[in-house]
Amino acid sequence: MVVNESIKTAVAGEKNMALQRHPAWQALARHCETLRTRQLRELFADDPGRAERFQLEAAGLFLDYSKQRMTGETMALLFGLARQTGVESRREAMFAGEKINVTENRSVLHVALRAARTDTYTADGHNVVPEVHQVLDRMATFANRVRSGEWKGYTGEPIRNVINIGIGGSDLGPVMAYEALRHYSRRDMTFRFVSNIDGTDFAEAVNGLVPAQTLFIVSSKTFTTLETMTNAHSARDWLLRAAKDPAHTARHFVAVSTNAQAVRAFGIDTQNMFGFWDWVGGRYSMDSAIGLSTMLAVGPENFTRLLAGFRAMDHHFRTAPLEKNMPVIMGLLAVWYNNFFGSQTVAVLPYDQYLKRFPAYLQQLTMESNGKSITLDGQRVDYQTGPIYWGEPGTNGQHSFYQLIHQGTKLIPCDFIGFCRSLNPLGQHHDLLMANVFAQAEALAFGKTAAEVKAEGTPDWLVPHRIFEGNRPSNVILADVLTPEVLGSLVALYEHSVFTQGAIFGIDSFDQWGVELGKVLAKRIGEELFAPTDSGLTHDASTNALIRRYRQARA
Ligand code: G6Q
Repeated sequence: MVVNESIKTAVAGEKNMALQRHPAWQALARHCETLRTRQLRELFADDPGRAERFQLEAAGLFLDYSKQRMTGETMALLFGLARQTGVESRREAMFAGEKINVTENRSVLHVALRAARTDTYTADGHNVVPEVHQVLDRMATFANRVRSGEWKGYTGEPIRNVINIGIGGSDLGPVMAYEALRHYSRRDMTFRFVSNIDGTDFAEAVNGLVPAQTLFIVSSKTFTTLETMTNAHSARDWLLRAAKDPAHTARHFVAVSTNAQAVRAFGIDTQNMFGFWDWVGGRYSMDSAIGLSTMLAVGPENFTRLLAGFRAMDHHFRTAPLEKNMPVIMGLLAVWYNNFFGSQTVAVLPYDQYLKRFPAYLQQLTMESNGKSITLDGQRVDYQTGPIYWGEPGTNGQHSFYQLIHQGTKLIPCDFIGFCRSLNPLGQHHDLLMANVFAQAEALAFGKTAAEVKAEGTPDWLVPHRIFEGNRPSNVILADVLTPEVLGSLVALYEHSVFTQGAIFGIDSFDQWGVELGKVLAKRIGEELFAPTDSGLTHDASTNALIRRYRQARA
């Protein structure tokens, strides 16, 4: 593997000492000891201007981070840490198209996917923006043809159903975006998503659909992914059981990929292939051609609005001083809890049903990016890296796991996401929904004391059970209404927060070597499952026994 030596050396130079021995880090560790016992109640009482001071607006989003366990001094120390660990220079290196994905020797330019036509982003010495717009224009032409009914299936009927076949980055973004923007989508068309190699996923996705009205988008950067290719072949078989003639495949399959040769080999006309580039990581690709299903659902105009939201947050991230930079602040607060308070997780709690897949999407974005334990210069870290992100839409979570967040033994920082207006106004529903956002954040921060519980007439023996310790931190992110622009800003906010964390940890947030070993073993075991029942196995005793058991049951 060729490693970009200049980046590696530059980064190693910036991090000329292990993170934990860095003065900024040690100052934070000392400061944390003084702050650990301070209550949010006190911090608010001592500082009447706190709520105004720790809030921020950017790219259509409002962030209230005043209910975090920090003071102005904490933030100053965190900004110092960001500066001293080179967050700003690494950010510039990304925007400049330098190969900051050192282990794959690639630029990291998802920001170019949402560039304006007149912008310039350079990879390998050439401006990539014209190619980005060329693909976007082809996608728009295609989407318009399908949406207008001009694109016809093999019987001459228009397309009514679109199925995206992909996995990981080629699935989670499209599913999330489709769900999030369902309000803006074509209601007379059906959109489904197949990712799992479990045949159930495919069977349910095509259930009830007419092949002659169904279009498959095979979304795979490499066009070699086992799950996706297996599902794509099953899709072709499903179509041809009705259509008979393989020539009909062309009307029902398009591809999103960087691998034209494999697309052609599958039988898809490369005229109907939408490309992207090796400088786009899978989990950063929902706004590339991987978003074709999104564009088919909401139309090119709304897709353009989505890109504009991403772009607005990119601009903010690149230009705002750290002290006023929303993704930087969110990333630093994540580091604060992860590395100084020992928090293991961050809960993301969207109070909007349309964002029901947002936590699942974020799981990949955050954990595939920062779930690493080796630094850019090849050393084992001696500090925690990326926290676990998880969540569920409110208010459902309140009736399930919020108990642990309020009264459990773990400190779980929460991100609440809410909207001032609903896309589906219905009586008092929205006011009640939002009342819950504000109430939860308040309850977590300020809790309820023993005196308050007693004053309600609670018997003494029950009092301890009804106390809420409080002092549990949260962000509240508000936007006016869930538009395509807001969705773009929100995703970019988390992308850049992940970037900030990864830059501080000194890791490569853009590779994913940790998924390789399982793939290799599965390939080998897959072949062994078909071998004769008594043929030898050379795994560990547990794996051997499991394979034998499965072989017997299968036989
Ligand atoms: C994301 C990862 C991974 C990838 C899938 C699908 O950053 O690279 O989740 O998106 O493995 O890969 P293909 O698009 O190549 O099928």
